Parts: sequence; structure tokens; C-alpha cells
Amino acid sequence: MTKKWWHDKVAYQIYPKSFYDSNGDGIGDIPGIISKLDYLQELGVDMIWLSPCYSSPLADQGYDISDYYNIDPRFGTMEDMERLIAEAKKRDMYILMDLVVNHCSDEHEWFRKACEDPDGEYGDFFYLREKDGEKLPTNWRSYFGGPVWDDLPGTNRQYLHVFHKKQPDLNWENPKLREEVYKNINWWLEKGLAGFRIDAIINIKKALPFRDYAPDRSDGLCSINTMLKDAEGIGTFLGEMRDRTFSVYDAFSVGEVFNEKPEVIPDFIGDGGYFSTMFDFNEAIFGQSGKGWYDAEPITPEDYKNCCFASQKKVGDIGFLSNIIENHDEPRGVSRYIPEGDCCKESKKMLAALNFMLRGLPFIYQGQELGMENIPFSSIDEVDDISSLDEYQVALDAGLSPEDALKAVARFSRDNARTPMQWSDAAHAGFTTGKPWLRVNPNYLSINAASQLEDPDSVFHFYQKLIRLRKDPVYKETIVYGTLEPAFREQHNLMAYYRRGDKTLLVIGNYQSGKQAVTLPLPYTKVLLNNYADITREGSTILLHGYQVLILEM
Ligand code: TEU
Ligand code: CA
Repeated sequence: MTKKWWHDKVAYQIYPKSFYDSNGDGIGDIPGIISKLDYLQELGVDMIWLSPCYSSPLADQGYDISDYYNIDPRFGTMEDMERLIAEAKKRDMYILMDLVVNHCSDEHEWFRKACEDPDGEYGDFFYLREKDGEKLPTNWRSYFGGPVWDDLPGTNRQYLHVFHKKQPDLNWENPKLREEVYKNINWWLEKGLAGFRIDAIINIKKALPFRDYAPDRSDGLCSINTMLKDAEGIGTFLGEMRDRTFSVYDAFSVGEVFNEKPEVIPDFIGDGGYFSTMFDFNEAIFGQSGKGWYDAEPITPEDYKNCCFASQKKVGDIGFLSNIIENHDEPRGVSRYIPEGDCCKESKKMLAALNFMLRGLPFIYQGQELGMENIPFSSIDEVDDISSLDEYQVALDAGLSPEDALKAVARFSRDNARTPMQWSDAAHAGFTTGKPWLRVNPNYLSINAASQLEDPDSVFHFYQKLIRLRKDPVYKETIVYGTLEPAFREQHNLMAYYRRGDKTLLVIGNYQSGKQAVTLPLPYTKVLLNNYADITREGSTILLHGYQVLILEM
């Protein structure tokens, strides 16, 4: 594997709308991000991925772009964006933007022109089909519920949208569309961006010609994944995009890739692959059900460990995975991966260390470094996210009571991650002086950045230590490039692994509230990190406290 400039970095995801509001309108913005760069530098991160802040009607919170060359006024101006890139550079930090090119917004100029003249140039930027009475062109269900087809306003056509109806899919089969995409990517890279996170990219290749598949729910529709499984040849598009854009600039790219077959991993993230890296979603998708969120199976500590190790094995040294505990589409990791009732400072730190020390590029999602948790929902009216609202309906349709449907949705709602960042114990968690666009988690009085910065034993400082360890010249080579080998696999509720490079490290986490003994095959020479003040030892046996995590040099 060829070494790359970004391998030893630590990345941080910002959801701009909820990060920091600089002007009191209740919406986070780019000047707000700039004012927090010193905070991020203190944490130790180098790469910052911004969820979309382009012009957008915000039907899907910016993942519906109406102008790829502009910043939405709610987030700031292009000058603010340029200033952010420059200010980051001063601190040796890199800015990544979100590349959302499976679809645009129905308010994009291209879509407007397609409506005006569906037979003209821009009609071919989308997937349009003649209307045939009540019959839809295909029976595919969109990710956010309902059919993927809607009427193209003012015409006798329908257009395809695999996400929301305000997110029409772009037709990648059309070379003119692809040229427009590459032009835009290069325009941003010229501005000094380090690269992109690439949204929903696996959707750009459709199975042609379109056809129906067996329905999988009582709505008579089938999951969009059924069609995607049937689509071949995405590599041609991805390879072309890489050659025309990222390769030219040695830019970083991380793909949002789901359900890839193991045999394509070298093409995706091997040397010269389509992307620099891709996210590992193995833990996040565990227990998912085709029926909907209400039917999902909870994840246990054993499942978590097996998911992580399976991904590590699958990728091996072919390339680099990007490891996450959460993102803006997922519930808070500490609420999800720590058994109910056990969410505390120690267990949060354990989860942090176990994930952070995996081989790959660690991504931290805003607030994760504080141990931010899911928000309690008392009514569906408190939910903003379109995906959660759909899943609520799916649960009701399946016969769940409104209370149970709300519970199911609350567990997975994307809003859990989107509540405002908790900066302090001031009003609205110090996120805004106005009225926040989304409810602040009431636990901000006890979980906030200001108090954690003052407390050397905080979750924040634990993340800071993990980051420093990754950058420590003595251990860097091993942590970044060393192999990963699972240890004590048969021991229940224990997740442990060796990282072997020029050093040998053992990461060991007691994934339960009760104590647990582990007998080491050989003595350790040094404790690099411990989330407790002490280690209880008897000869070569360590008696781990509940949720104790250790990083040992062997
Ligand atoms: O998500 C892609 C994706 O696959 C989603 O279906 C995801 O599983 C879902 O949001 C879970 O509820 C990306 C973005 O990360 C997401 O925020 C956008 O809504 C989506 O693309 C459309 O752009
Ligand atoms: Ca603002």
C-alpha cells in the first residue's frame, strides 16, 4: 500500500446548521465555524468535513443543492468560505466539502430548464419518463418513502428521485452532466479545498433498462437496494471522475459506500482506487430490517466487536477504511453502542478508544468528543427530519401504537445527531443567542464543551489524548499502518486487539458494567492510556473495572 499524505490525519465532521451560530438567527454558519477553529485545533483534528452549505432550499438540510457554485446565505458568503479555507490552512488544517451529485434540488436551474423543455438539453440531465396514466414507470420505493416517481411540473413526464421528491436524480449516463460535475469539483479544488466526502455515490448507476422488481412491502413497492444490486458498471463513472478531478490535485476523497461486494474493495480504495477511502458502516447497518426502523434488532457488545473485526478483515491492507462512531444520519453512538443504562464517562471513553485505535482514518462527528447523547422525544411534533417522519408512518402502518412508533423512531432518528452542539451551560447551550432551529438536548447543563475543557478527566480530554497518541512519533507508524489482530476473541463482552508495527500495542476494553479478568500471554511494558486511575493486577492477570479500556505497549 502506497503511503498517502492523509493517512496519519484525524478527521472531524461538522454539520454546519447545528455547529455554532455567529449572528443570532438560530442557524449555525461559516463565521461560527471559523470562530471555533481554535477549539478544533486544541482537540487535535486536522481534516474538517463540512456537511453541505451550498445554496439550497434545505428540504433535506442542504443535501438538495440548487447552486453548486454558491454558499447559502443562511450559512454565509463565498468570502466566508474562502476565509475558512485560509484560516484552516494557517492552522495546518484541511477543509473537505460534501459532494452531492447523485441528485440536485428541484430548484436547481437545470431542473427548471428541464421542466420548461423536457426534450431539450436539460431534460437529459435527469431521468424522465412519459406518463402512462396511473401506472408508474417502476415500482421502486424511495429512501424517504413513497414511489421514486413524481410528475415533472408543467409536462406529461415523470422524473426519478431515489431520495426526496425535492431531490431529482441526475443522469450520469449523460456525458454533458458528468462534465458539469467534474468542472464543479475542479473549481472547488482550485479554491484550495483538500477534497470531498462523496454523498450517496453508490446510487449514480441505475440498472438499465428500468424494470419492476418483486414488491417487499404491502405498498407494492420494492427497496431501491434491489435495483442497485442489479446495476453494473459504476466503476466506469467513478474511474472517470477520479481521473478528471481528484487525481489531478492529489485530493482526498471519502466515499459514502454501502453494500459493496468484497471483491470490489481493491477497485474502490486500493492503490489508485476510485476513492482515497470509504466509510465503514458495518456497525451502523447491523440489525437493519427491510421492514423499517421499528423492526431493527439492537446491537450487543459482541455484535459490535464482530462487526468491527469483520470490516478490518475484509479490507486488510488493501487500503484504508474511515472509521466512525456516528454521523449526521445516525443516532449518537454512545446511546446506540453502549448497553442501555450504562452510558457514563467510562463507557464513552471505552467506545472511543476501541473505535479510534482500529486501523484506518478516524472521523469524529461534532459533539462526539463530548459524549453527546440522543435526545428524548416526547412527541412526533418535535421531529424535523424527513427520514424519521417517514419511518414513523411506516411503523404506524405496520400496526404499532403511536407511543411505540415514536419509541422506534426516537432510537434511530437523524435528529439525535443534529441537535445543536453543546458549547456551554448558557442558554441554548451557548449555540445561539437567538432561537435554535432545532431543540437543544436538555442535558447540556451537564454535557458541554466549556465544562469539559476545564476538567482534565473529561471525555473531551480523553479524545485529545487518543489523538495525541496517534500523532506521537514513537507510536505513529504502528497506530497508522500496523496490522490489526483480534485478541481474546472467545471472551464474552471483551473487545481486544493487537496493533503490530515497529511496536506491539494491545487495546483492551471490558465492554460491560461488571468486572472481568484477562490473563495476558506476556507482560506489558507500558500503559499508554487508561480510562481509570488504576489497574488491578495479580501476576499476569488484570482485573478490569466495568468499561475499563487500556492501551498497552507489549
Ligand atoms: O445519505 C445516504 C443514505 O444512504 C441515506 O439513505 C441514509 O441511509 C439515510 O439518511 C438514513 O436515514 C446521504 C446523506 O448522508 C444524507 O444526509 C442525505 O439525506 C442523503 O444522502 C441524500 O443526499
Ligand atoms: Ca447564523
